Amino acid sequence: METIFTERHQLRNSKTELSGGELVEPFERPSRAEYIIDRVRAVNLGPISAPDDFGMDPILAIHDKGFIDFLQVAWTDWKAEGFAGEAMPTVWPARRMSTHIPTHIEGRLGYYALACETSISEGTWEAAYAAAQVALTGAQRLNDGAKSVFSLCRPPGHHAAIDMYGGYCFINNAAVAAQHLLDTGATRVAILDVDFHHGNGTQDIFDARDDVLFVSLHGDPMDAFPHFLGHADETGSGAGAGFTVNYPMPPNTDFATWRAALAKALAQIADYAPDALIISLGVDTFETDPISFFKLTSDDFTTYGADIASLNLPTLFVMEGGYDIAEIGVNTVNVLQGFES
Ligand code: Q9C
Ligand code: ZN
Repeated sequence: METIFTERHQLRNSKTELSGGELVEPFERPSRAEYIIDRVRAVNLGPISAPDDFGMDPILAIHDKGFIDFLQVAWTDWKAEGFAGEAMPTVWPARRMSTHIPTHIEGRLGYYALACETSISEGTWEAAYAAAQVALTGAQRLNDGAKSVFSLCRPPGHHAAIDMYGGYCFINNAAVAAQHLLDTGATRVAILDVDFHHGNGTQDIFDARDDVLFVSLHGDPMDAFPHFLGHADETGSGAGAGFTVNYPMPPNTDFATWRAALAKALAQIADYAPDALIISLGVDTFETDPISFFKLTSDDFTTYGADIASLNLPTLFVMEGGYDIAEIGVNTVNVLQGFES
């Protein structure tokens, strides 16, 4: 399987995450991608290629223009205020408040953030742009006839909504890739999100559409980030009614339970008969992930990779989360090798 990768991910190197009331080194850090690419090389998974540049249009096909403009200037505008730390919001348009977009950077951060753990720092936009190009290049490889591709995106994307960032995500890489496939010949695309966290951004983007089936397995939002989306009763709206499917699961869910939900998800995807499948691949379902509560083992990743392959669809794997960094390479590549087995 070919891997699409660029060292430009290193431009996303924020120093602070707000966690448990403290500013800590971010869980989503550059070494994550380095461990994964090292494992890709160690097992000779296949060629490793740099992304092509598809420009801004495919990003703006998914995201709000004002939001993307904001991401491009947020760090510069924050620095211009003379603040000592990285850019993070402290105030939101909460219930019954105005939704005018403020002028001041503190107001704009609150307007466009869905969570405040994720600092914006120098190079954040450049890395997020590069990650979107990594996803687009993977999608184009499917168009060119590849059976499967691994887009090693960093920063991740599935929490990024039409006009919101957070949960370590800025541009929704999987959504941008899906739209590219639809704009270049596909009629239907399925996105299967196996990251521990609910893919609230992807769900938001495709909520009212029937040309993308979104299916997510995740920690129940009653107990897990992002807390405010991902319940089983969210099934899509308007033309998209029935094309969103959520499988929230409780703390300490083991592989047997998780795999039973995957089997249902795969049957629903098969019924939809998509032209292509995108996997939002987070390995934070691992038993020792520091911020998650599922109990998958390293071997379980291999097993479910093979389960996904049984759909026999052109498949693009887009990297999302996973924070047990010592094992992130093995767990990620196990899915890809299981798929190919
Ligand atoms: N104290 C992804 O996996 N909350 N994002 C962390 C830690 C944010 C996860 C709480 C989790 C975001 C792509
Ligand atoms: Zn996650």
